[in-house]
Amino acid sequence: AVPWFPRKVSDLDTFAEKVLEMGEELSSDHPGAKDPVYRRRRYDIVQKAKEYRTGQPLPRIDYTPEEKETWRQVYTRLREMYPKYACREFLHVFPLLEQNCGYGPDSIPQIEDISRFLKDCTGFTLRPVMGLLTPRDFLNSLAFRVFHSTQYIRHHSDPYYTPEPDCCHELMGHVPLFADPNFAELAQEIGLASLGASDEDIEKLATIFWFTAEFGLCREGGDVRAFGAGLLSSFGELEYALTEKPEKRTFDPSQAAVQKYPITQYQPVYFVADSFRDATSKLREFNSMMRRPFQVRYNPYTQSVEVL
Ligand code: H2B
Ligand code: FE
Repeated sequence: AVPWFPRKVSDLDTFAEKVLEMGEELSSDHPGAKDPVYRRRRYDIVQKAKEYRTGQPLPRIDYTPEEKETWRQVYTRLREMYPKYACREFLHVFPLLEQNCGYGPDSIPQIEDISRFLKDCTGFTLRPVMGLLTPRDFLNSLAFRVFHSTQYIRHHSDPYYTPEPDCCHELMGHVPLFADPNFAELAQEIGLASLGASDEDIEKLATIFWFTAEFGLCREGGDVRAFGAGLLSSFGELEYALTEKPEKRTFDPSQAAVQKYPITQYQPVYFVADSFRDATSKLREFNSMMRRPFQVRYNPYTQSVEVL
């Protein structure tokens, strides 16, 4: 049987309560686990994500001075590294986010403002989320050009560490590239392939997502630059990834799909794409070899998926 999948954008509402981790409760090794003020704050922020439904304005969060201070530290440190390490497309968009969406060291941007901006650029929009979604749900939403974004921030005791996605990771790491048309197409291609896919194929697509959107590198002239959000939101790994230490292979979806990777250490292997367009065309070819008894087409006018 074909696993259920969303057919229209409002079907994504069914994911709101199905988070894997964290969500309303923090695990015991989370840096904020013993801080009742932090836990209460997280709880309040994720309630808004839990209650959000398609078509509503995205929740605005009135961030506290302590939260803004954490953001300032992360922002300042990463911002100064980007010119040397980030890919061209990222560097093109980042100043536009500063001009149009409230990006800067002194305040945490609001996802409603960012979502409007992205919609103008590529049709991507954001949705609030309580925490980690299943890989299937998370990838399925990309078929609709929807990206799930957390709104809480990491614990202030360690501004440079987070065991989970937080607004620094989403807004600094992921958001800029969703404004790039070619990257948007790559992301949606992974999403479309995930609709109704078998569990094995979901695992492969999630691994491809890992080696592109999270930890991808790309060639730029004779240079190698970062485009993955896991790198662009971690100053330590960003620097490390572009040294000689880790292994770098040319991006090939059939290899990347089955590559093992650690999740709590720096990556020993990275894949280097020639361009987003080249990665997308390789991915299309890879996807066409997956066994799925139907084809899908996204209809942007109705924001729905047609099954062929
Ligand atoms: N859920 C959320 N909320 N954000 C993510 O970045 C995320 C996710 N990534 N679920 C997914 C899993 C990713 O690691 C892949 C597809 O498994
Ligand atoms: Fe991520």
